[in-house]
Amino acid sequence: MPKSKSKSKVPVSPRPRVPASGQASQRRPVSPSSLVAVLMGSKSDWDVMRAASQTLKDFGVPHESHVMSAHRTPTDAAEFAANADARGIEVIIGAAGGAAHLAGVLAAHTTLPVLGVPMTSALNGLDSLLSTVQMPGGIPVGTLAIGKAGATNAALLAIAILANSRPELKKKLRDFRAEQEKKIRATTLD
Ligand code: AIR
Repeated sequence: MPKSKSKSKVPVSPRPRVPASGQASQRRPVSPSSLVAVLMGSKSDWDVMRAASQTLKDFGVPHESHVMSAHRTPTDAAEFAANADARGIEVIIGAAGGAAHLAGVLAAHTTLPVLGVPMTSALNGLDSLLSTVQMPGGIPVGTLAIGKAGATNAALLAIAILANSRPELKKKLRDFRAEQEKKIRATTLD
């Protein structure tokens, strides 16, 4: 992780923002300046998805996290995705387990990049992985690994996408990689 000096906030998008409309956004508190939305199908996913939120925080990326379900609150998921671009959100992370359709449904309602994180499940996450990754051609979901590694990597990939137009964020990513490399090289075994 980057050191504390890396925690300065990333400038928000220069794109014009319009207030979000629709019930989903009215029901949940939304940040006016989030660049990334971390969405998950259930609060039971939060233990794992905390890793995505923490990684974004470590890089100083404004973000928001919400529970919404492709099956239990389908209109919320659709409305959130449909309004996200106008709100200035640039990447959406969608995590779910089992019949994990959240990322796919979000992707169906926006052209923003959507990253899917399969949660562990009764079938060890294999069902979640396949439900997330096997999208029909035309509606992409960039699918990460099952569980915590996927949560962390979804955040890092979101940061890499944002970093294409934000040199200060690219520097933080490079510093992070260099630090990681240093740690691995310093590993000793007894
Ligand atoms: N889920 C919620 N709505 C649709 C799906 N697929 C997923 C959640 C969670 C799992 O169902 O993402 O991983 C179990 O949810 P719960 O609320 O029963 O713990």
